[in-house]
Amino acid sequence: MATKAKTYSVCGMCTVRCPIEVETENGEITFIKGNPHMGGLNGALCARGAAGKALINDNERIQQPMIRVGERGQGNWKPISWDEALDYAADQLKKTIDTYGGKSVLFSDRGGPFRDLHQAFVRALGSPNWTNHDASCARNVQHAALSLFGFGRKGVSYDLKNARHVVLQTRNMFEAINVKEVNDLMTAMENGCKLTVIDIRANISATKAHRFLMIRPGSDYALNLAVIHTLLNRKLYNVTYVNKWFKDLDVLERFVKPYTPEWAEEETGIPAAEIVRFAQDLSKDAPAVLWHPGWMNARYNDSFYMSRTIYIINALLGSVGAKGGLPMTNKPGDVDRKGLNKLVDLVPKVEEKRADGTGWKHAHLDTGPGLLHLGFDAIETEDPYPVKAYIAYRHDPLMGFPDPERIKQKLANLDFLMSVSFTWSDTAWHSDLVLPLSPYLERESILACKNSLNPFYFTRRRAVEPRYDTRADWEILCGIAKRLGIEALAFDAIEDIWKYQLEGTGVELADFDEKGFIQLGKGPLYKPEPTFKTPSGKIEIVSEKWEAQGIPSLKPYESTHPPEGQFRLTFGRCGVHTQGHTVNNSLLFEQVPENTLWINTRAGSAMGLSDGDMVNVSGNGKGGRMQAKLTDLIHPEAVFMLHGFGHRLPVESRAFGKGVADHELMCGGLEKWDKGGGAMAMQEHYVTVAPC
Ligand SMILES: Nc1nc2c(c(=O)[nH]1)N[C@H]1C(S)=C(S)[C@@H](COP(=O)(O)OP(=O)(O)OC[C@H]3O[C@@H](n4cnc5c(=O)[nH]c(N)nc54)[C@H](O)[C@@H]3O)O[C@H]1N2
Ligand SMILES: Nc1nc2c(c(=O)[nH]1)N[C@H]1C(S)=C(S)[C@@H](COP(=O)(O)OP(=O)(O)OC[C@H]3O[C@@H](n4cnc5c(=O)[nH]c(N)nc54)[C@H](O)[C@@H]3O)O[C@H]1N2
Ligand code: SF4
Ligand SMILES: [Mo]
Repeated sequence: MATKAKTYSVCGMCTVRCPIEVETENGEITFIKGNPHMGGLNGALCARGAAGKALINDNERIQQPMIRVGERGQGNWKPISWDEALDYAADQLKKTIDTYGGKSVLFSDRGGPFRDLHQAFVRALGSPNWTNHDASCARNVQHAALSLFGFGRKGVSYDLKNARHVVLQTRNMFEAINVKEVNDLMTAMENGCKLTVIDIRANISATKAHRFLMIRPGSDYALNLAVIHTLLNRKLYNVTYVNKWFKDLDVLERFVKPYTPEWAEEETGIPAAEIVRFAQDLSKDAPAVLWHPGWMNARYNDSFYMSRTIYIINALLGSVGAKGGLPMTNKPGDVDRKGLNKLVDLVPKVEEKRADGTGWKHAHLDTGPGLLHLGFDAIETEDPYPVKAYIAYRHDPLMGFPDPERIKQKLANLDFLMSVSFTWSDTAWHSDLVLPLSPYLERESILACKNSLNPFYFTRRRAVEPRYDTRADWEILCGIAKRLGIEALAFDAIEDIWKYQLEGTGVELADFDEKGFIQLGKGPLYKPEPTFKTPSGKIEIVSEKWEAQGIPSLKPYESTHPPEGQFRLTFGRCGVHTQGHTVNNSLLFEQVPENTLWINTRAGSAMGLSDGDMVNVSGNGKGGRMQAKLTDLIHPEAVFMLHGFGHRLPVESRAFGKGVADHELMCGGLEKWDKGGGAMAMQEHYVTVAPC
């Protein structure tokens, strides 16, 4: 008799972490679908989520702990047992801590709902240096929200389902996927919601849009200033809302005076009349307007300011706090429930300053996850103190940050570099010790809480047993903690962690059996009014915290163009891959095996190129060969490629040598970051393209 089972879990193919239901028969996965009980998901998954089984079956992933023999990065590995590996990790950390103190350990991960255990571990080592990937992702958006509202970007939700007009600017919702968001936007559009896409190329979202504005790369800030100008000048804004919630409106009015639609037409290439019509349309649908604040906005020197203008436009339209716009996110406390108990509270706080300078040297920048590129600087310079051990946990900064060669030079000053990952990655390959994490379908995680209009707790349970000698997060971290004598985190069973997390919440473990998650409120709760956490309790156009650091709240627009004969390097995602780590997945590789170089037809033809020709693309001495895709659907100043290709690890036979790595073309990129928002400015790089 076949034994069939159904397990509620959480997809781990990308950072969105959609709730899933996994069907198994005799311990093998037969089907994965979106959790059918989760409203908005409708049982759906994206292609990557469906390819989870291929990840498990991949015999090119890391199958047991590996220790380096020979030089760093050479790729000579010796398999060792888990006991040996955990003993070695604990010994190396102890040696570093005894010599330089707990603060000399740096740890980075992918953030997200399961980070509590990681943070507790880092704190238990005596280090303030828990960091995540966000300097290469959403830090500018986060700081834009903090500077205006006093709360971060997740303080508001995206109420796509009830929106009347959605604007996507540097946000490709139908390819850079969050399944529930895609479903909600499609539902809204079926009900008459308009979609405007502002992009440097016609992506899939643009093909579904009512209005597509092709913008000159690097000029989004100019467009948005002109939209603000128009909303103010033509009194298209929500006067009651603005009178009640805005501080320093007069400063904003004076600042945007020169930024007329006619001026913006010159800068952006978008006709002035179109900018005015767009602003008028937004005003008609307000406050159910959702101009998405952006996600991967680690792109320009002014991305922080660009993100701020998006929030300001939403606020002028009264949509910050409104149904169909950006309503306030609810935490368990907002629906009279208790949050999960935190593992970080089991260990004493660390009072040391962060090595990356956030919170003190860069007092305006959030100490939460800090900034990893500045952590790398501290490794190299030992300023403000030596950082001698680095743990890259479910994180591949050698692919996710610019200029890997320069990062490797900085990492050379480490005594110990460890990676924890479920596939090989460039960072794992460069490490001293690699601990193989069980893929998400083979592991359970700590319980997590998602704040939203109706917040919920959710569980990731193990759907199948590990195929190789890999372990779950908690087994790895608690195993090291035990060896270091950290009793507070020396858990022997995941159930003990779950029980601790649930104590006093009124929820029992068995309550998750029915649906895999526990909704904490009675339904979506729309707070009647927003609550801003700034000193004045209002939306502060002028932020004292930033000004005190010599960083202006409103920065004049600066025009940039590629040097003669060069193109701006732009990049993004496709629907079937996650960053760089799914190219070697057998199912997803079949769909998109390599990246191509989008180049404008006129610009390409001028060089004698035809669609499909091979080209050399190079920047600052680095380069690669790839196929050109000639299209009218990209701005002539830009070339575009998918991120995450150009793999060179011999252990990844499918991905090996396919396409070009965008981050390798960003030489000197670690020094290019937005001082206002902290994130990398990865599109401040130019390349040349030559037929070959
Ligand atoms: N399939 C898939 N989905 C994902 C991910 C994934 O790897 N794969 N990753 C997840 C993560 S971590 C993130 S952060 C999000 C990212 O989500 P997004 O930020 O939406 O994704 P991207 O594809 O990086 O970029 C969005 C768009 O910006 C455009 N763009 C580039 N430069 C400019 C510019 O100067 N101006 C304007 N207006 N547009 C520009 C690109 O052409 C692209 O269409 O996606 C998440 N979802
Ligand atoms: N040039 C350039 N650089 C970029 C970007 C870009 O578009 N262009 N995008 C940026 C963005 S938006 C981000 S978020 C960062 C991402 O950068 P990373 O966070 O490094 O990206 P991932 O590929 O998600 O890395 C996750 C690593 O963890 C391992 N892993 C272990 N367990 C898990 C798991 O359960 N789930 C997943 N998904 N992975 C696991 C994977 O094998 C992989 O090696 O990169 C940024 N860097
Ligand atoms: S968006 Fe796709 S890959 Fe990401 S968690 Fe959801 S189903 Fe998985
Ligand atoms: Mo991201």
